[in-house]
Amino acid sequence: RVRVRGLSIYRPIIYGNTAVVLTQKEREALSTPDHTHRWTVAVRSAASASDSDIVGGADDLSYFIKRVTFKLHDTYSNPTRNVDKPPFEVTETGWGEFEIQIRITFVPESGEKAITTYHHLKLHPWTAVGSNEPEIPPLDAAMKMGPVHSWQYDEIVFNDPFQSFLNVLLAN
Ligand code: SLL
Repeated sequence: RVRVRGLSIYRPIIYGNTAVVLTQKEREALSTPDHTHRWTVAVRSAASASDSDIVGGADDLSYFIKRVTFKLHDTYSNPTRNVDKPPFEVTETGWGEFEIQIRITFVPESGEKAITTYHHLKLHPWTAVGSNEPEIPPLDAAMKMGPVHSWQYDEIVFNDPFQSFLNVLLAN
């Protein structure tokens, strides 16, 4: 296998979460009534990013991503969640914010090592620094404020890629 020396190629991604407050009805339907929110953490393409992608639309990363592993807080059963096909996301309910480890494994033909990043799961609405609003508003107020979004843009860079992998990247 031949590497294309001196060449770097990148693919733009976004990763992060959306969260909504559960209604009283939804909470009562859960086996865990202490859970207050439903959230989705995801890795998505930024190349075709639009609002519809963020809420769960088209996704096209599987030509170079084989698996995304989301490592949740230990309070969850089976905290290590492997997702082997798009959409690369996990939806859960819960009551608290925590750090999610996100490990991205590439297709074997790439010869690339997995990469790891972190996302702080955000449930509570954003508040302006120095404002008088409470840092965590009451649930009824938070519900009226609508879904919370916390997303980061990043670029996955492949240096000296294999010629065959480069062809795959360029063909998609
Ligand atoms: C905290 N550092 O103490 C955080 C931890 C953990 C959140 C938050 C659900 C657990 C379950 C859940 O929301 N865990 O019941 O499955 O605030």
